[in-house]
Amino acid sequence: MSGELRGAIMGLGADDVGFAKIDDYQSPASALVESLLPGARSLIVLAFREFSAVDSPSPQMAMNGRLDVMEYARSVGYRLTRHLEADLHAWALTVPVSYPMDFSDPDKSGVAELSLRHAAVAAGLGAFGRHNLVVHPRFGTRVIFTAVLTDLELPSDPPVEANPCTGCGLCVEACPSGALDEAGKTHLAKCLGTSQPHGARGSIAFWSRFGVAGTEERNTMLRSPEYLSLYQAGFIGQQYFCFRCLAACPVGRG
Ligand code: B12
Repeated sequence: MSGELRGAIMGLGADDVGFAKIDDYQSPASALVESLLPGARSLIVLAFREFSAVDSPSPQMAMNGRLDVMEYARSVGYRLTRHLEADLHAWALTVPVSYPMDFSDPDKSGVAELSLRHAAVAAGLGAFGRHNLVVHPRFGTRVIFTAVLTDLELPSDPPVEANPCTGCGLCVEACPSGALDEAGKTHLAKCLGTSQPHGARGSIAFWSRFGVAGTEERNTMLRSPEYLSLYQAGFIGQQYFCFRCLAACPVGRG
């Protein structure tokens, strides 16, 4: 079954796929898989390559490339779910590439329902590198993941034989905010400051100033580049302005 399914998934357009039994998924911060899909037995993790957009000096063009990959990944996950439910009569649940996230618990800020990096590691698709991202043996760090939870029983793929991260430290040097200075931990606030300047924090700062501003100042604020960027990020859903730790990684670059 798993050989045939793997072939079908590659045919749907994933760049790589791995399977993990739920018991092999070990993510201390987001462990409660049963609460997402009662009866879930396995995770199907899909890998998608990032293109040269991540090297673009234009944050807009870089983000546009990411939106392409995210939409594509979402569509492959959806088509896989249709195949699992309609043809194999299994239960299936897609995992968000990034959002939606649950913000109701302040202690879980920045923690997804399911950690795709831990899922990818469990499914033999790579290992954690110095930048706390998963490095794929062939694609290096230029890869994003999505996953589908299912009640099908699929044996876990073997873990990668050796960690593809060479520990060169180029990702740490490339980080403009020092978010990777401490090994094994990404400093959330430092990373967010440069990677999503127009995210929730930027929005709160803007509206806090707006709340105490006079009428004339408010009019100016609503026509400022800052507001237009926040407005745009609002309908895009998120807007990354930094891909440097990912782009700096030399693994898989020939
Ligand atoms: C919230 C989030 C963020 C937050 C918080 C990151 C964080 N601390 O986890 C912010 C906004 C900062 C962020 C930044 C980025 N993100 Co992000 N993010 C997510 C998201 C939505 C949830 C992550 C989560 O739940 N984290 C909380 C838990 C899981 O973290 P944790 O258990 O505490 O583990 C942390 C450490 O303990 C350490 N760690 C844990 N175990 C181990 C084991 C070893 C051996 C080591 C060394 C480290 C280590 O790594 C983690 C990072 O701090 C995921 C999608 C998803 N659903 O997984 C994408 C995701 C992790 N992001 C991704 C990417 C690419 C990025 C960015 C490059 C931004 C961009 N332009 O795309 C940067 C990279 C920052 C970095 N070098 O860490 C990719 C990673 C792909 C990959 N190849 O690994 C993901 C998987 C999205 C996807 N669909 O592919 N992200």
